This record gives sequence, structure tokens and C-alpha cells, in this order.
Amino acid sequence: MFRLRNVVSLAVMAAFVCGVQPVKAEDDGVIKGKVIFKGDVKAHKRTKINTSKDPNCKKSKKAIGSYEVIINKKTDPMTLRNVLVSVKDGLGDRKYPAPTEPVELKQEGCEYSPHVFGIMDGQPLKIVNGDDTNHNIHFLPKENEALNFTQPKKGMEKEVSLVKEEVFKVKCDVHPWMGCYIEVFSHPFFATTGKDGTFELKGLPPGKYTIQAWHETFGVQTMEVEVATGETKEADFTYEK
Ligand SMILES: [Cu+2]
Repeated sequence: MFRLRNVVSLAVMAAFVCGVQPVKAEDDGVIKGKVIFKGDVKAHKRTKINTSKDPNCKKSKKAIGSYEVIINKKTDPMTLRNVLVSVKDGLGDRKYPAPTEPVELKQEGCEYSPHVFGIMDGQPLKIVNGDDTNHNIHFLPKENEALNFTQPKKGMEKEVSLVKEEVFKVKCDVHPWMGCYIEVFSHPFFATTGKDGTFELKGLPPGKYTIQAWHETFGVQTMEVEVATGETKEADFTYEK
């Protein structure tokens, strides 16, 4: 009895000294991967956008390129940027609170940043005008409120909230080339590919999931991925175009 108690307390002490925290079995699965592009790069070359319609945009330091397809040519294999990867099924009726920290959508150099992004329902979306010109923010949703307002001056900010799950476009009626996409989720398991074409969905409960890749031009792909407690699963999507 005495000996057993000693062993137990030694184990507890060892765990404490080594900084071991009790792991929640429910929430440490990871699904990660990349979105590979296979096909004719030249056929999807970005075009330079003519911003001369608004002299305030034209004086912006950098030239704007088209967004419909952005291929990361320097990665091996080549990958696709602005693909929104998310969990579409498998979470059951679990509820996830929305972060109070806003997601920021910037209008800078007469383009939106980020161009494709996810947000949780109820999470604030902060829309900021970083330009010395008039922007109009026009939401084109099916389920959420079809907001349409202007931010005529630099530094203007507005916070809005989205409540229904869907993906939709936002455009600017002043600058016809300006567009971005927002997807609203009821959970935090989503990520958009950037310059390296990778994504990572962390903190997943063990289970079988349907994950989806969404691209504004190349469309949707889905995949079934099962993840066990503490497991990291690799899952690559490939768009052949
Ligand atoms: Cu604009």
C-alpha cells in the first residue's frame, strides 16, 4: 500500500517536473496537407488589372493582378493559393463558441485583403478602408444580410456579424475588379492556402470527417479522413486543370 502510493506520487511528480499536462483526448487530432495544382500554368496566367478608372487607385504602389487563379509556381509540387479547406461533416452536434477577436477585411491599394477567408458565425468582421478613396462594400449572400454601404474616407471602420453558414462574394461597386469571398462556419476548423499552398486543421476530436476544398474558379472537392486521438493525418487535394 505504502509502496504503491509512493510509485503513484513519484509518477505524478515526474509528470509535473517534465511539464506534462493532462491531454484532452477529445481535441488533439490534426488534418493537414497541401492543395496541388496540375496542368497548364500558362493557361492560368494572372493578368494585370487596369485601375486607371480611379486615379487614387492608380497611384497605389503596386500593380494589381487578377485573382481567379493564383498558382504557387515555386513550390514542389506546384500548389494553389486561396483554397478554403474546411470540415464539412463529422462534428456531430458539438458547439463551438465564436472568438470575440474580429477578422479584419482590409481595402488597401484598391484590393481586398484577404481575398478568401473563413469566419465563425457570430464572430465580428471588421471592414477597414485603408485607401484615400471611396469604397463601397456590397455583400452578395443568399442567407446572411445583404449589406451594402460605403466607406468614403481612409481610416473608416465598420464591424458586422454573419450568422448563417454559407460562402458568398463581396464586391465594390466603385471598383469593378474588387472582389473577395467569405465563408461562414459554425466551427473553427477551416484554413485558406497561402503562398506555400498548405493547410492545417488542428484540435479535432477523434472521428471520421468529410473535408472540403473550395476554390472560386476550380470549384469544390471533398475527401473522407479519419483521425484518431493525437493523430496527424496528411490529406492532399489535387486540382488538374
Ligand atoms: Cu472600391
